[in-house]
Amino acid sequence: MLKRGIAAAGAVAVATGIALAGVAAPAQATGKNGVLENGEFGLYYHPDRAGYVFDLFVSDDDFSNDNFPNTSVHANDNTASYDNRDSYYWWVYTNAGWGGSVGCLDPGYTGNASATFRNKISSARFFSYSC
Ligand SMILES: [Ca+2]
Ligand SMILES: [Ca+2]
Repeated sequence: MLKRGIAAAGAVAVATGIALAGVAAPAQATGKNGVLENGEFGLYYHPDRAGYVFDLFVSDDDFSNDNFPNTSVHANDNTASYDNRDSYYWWVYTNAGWGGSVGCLDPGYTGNASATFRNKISSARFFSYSC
């Protein structure tokens, strides 16, 4: 699934060609493979980015049909810290379908979930702006 628009992808290609001539472009991140890569938003099972990571490359409106990758541990209502390695803002919600309380994680943000969100996040999506 493509995340960026055509214009953005073109801009990246041009910039890469100028700044990194001769260097292979990095592979696109793969969401939900259990490895947090650049361009992804990671939700961790434990505080301080410890334990399993639920790595999202694109939005997910319902965590109830997800486990932490390569485990039988449910991702829904089960995350305690964040690492936003995306260039986008990630909005997290305590209910599926973008409902309940909403919180915003800036690009590059890392930290622990507050009491409002700890073990309560059920959906997440990305935007180019904060909430
Ligand atoms: Ca990944
Ligand atoms: Ca899901």
